[in-house]
Amino acid sequence: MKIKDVQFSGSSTRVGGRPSPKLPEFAFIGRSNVGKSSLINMLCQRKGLAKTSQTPGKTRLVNHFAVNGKWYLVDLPGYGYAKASDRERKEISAVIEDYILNSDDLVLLFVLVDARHELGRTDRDFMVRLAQAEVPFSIIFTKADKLGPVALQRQIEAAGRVLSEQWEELPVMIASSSETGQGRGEILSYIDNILKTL
Ligand SMILES: Nc1nc2c(ncn2[C@@H]2O[C@H](COP(=O)(O)OP(=O)(O)O)[C@@H](O)[C@H]2O)c(=O)[nH]1
Ligand SMILES: [Mg+2]
Repeated sequence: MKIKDVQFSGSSTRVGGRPSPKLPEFAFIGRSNVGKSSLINMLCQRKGLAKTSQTPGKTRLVNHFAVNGKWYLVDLPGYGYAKASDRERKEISAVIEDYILNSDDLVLLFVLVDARHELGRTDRDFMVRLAQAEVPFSIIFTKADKLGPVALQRQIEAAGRVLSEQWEELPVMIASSSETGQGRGEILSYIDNILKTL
């Protein structure tokens, strides 16, 4: 897929506040600092599209970007931000939950995890909740450039082993780097192929 045009379409905290027109949505989520904003900028080849922030947990809104006028790339708030207050954390969870449970146009959710770390409890719990809500998801391993190819492969296999304890079928797993552009083609053709089936 060639990205010809990306338009910021709006921010919302509840599904009712989403922009129109309705289009198929591909959403991105992960723990704060996982590299979500960088990945979105890399995919769209627009620096500063999704603000990359040194201050984790700053983005509390659901941000819609219309891509080629055909689908929305949806930037969800980060979860599991340790320094947030209880109240902030509850509000962020409510925003995420509302979107995930109520967005009729959500086609696929990309759950981002840092390629360097083991799959943590927060990520696994989140994936279980997705399954309960019947939300299809795939995993993107971010910051792949920080590992060599062998270590990267090992991390992906380890994640697969952890997930097989709970899942019969493994989700699609893609490695990416916002530094090198690794994974860009794979993620975009994956989205493209799904769009063709809709
Ligand atoms: N080496 C490397 N650093 C990255 C990559 N993606 C993000 N980062 C760095 O990780 C930090 C958090 O990135 P950001 O995109 O703001 O994360 P977000 O909080 O998930 O949106 C920033 O300092 C980025 O420069 C990557 O693919 N490779
Ligand atoms: Mg961010």
